[in-house]
Amino acid sequence: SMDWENYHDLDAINAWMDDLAKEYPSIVSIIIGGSTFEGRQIKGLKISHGSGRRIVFLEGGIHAREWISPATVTYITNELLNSTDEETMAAARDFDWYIFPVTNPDGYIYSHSTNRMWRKNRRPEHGVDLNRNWNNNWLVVGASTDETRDDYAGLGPFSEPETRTFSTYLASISDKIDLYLSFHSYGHLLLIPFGNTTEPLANYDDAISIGRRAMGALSVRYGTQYKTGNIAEAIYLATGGSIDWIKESLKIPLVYCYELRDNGTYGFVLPPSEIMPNNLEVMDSLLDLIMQAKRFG
Ligand code: 0X9
Ligand code: ZN
Repeated sequence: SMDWENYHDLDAINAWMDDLAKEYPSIVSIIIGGSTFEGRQIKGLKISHGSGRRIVFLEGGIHAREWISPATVTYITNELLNSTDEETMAAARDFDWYIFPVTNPDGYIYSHSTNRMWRKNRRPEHGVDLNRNWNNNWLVVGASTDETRDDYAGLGPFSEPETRTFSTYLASISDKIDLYLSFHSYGHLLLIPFGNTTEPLANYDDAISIGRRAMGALSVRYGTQYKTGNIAEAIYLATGGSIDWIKESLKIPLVYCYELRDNGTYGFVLPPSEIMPNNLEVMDSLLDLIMQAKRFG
């Protein structure tokens, strides 16, 4: 079973997904988005109440130490299946949900077993930052050729099995994706592409206003203030991240990256007592995003 009072390791999350597929055989199926350097599967869940629906895609855990990311994504999944809230269940029914709580499973395991502050994948010796390895402006800015650094971009675009296989999987379903959300921590931000320039993307105004409105919804419950902006203006210049490639190469209409709780007090080592407050406010924002994505799409 699963709860959101504590963080859970990869085995627990995978076992929980298997249980859901057994519990809801007509709605939930296990999906495999790719494979890792150490040979693991990138495992996810599809929630579908019928054919012909547009897709909402949730990407969690690409950075190993950002444990609140899988905790958020698993919570959203649980709400979509077990909530008694009508708006939540409508959101669950109206889209096909493709959900990957842990897209860097090797790193996530290592962060639990050995080094809590591990970020990258587990390519020897030092790992590659999977959020610098996508084939969009690879190594242009805010990324490193020094393998000891946390922003090491790898030997080339998509040099890593995780990004190569997962991007191929995404491309195979991309014509049906309306909304793509990537979950990171920390910083109370909602980011939109791109990371190499503050020049606005094609639908910048719509993406920003939709995001701001959703962050207004997020703030209602506890007053948490998220700032919405493009990567380069809101956080720092950085290229080779997932959302830039997904926006530019797959032409997905709405693409966002959450930088979840907190704002630096605990940083990556967010106390378990903040998991549920984080999840509740993010869920509020997600419902608002879904409502707007329906109108937009
Ligand atoms: O640096 C990152 O990858 C993200 N911040 S984090 O502290 N979670 O590592 C920012 C991601 C910005 N997104 C892209 N460049 N696509
Ligand atoms: Zn991150």
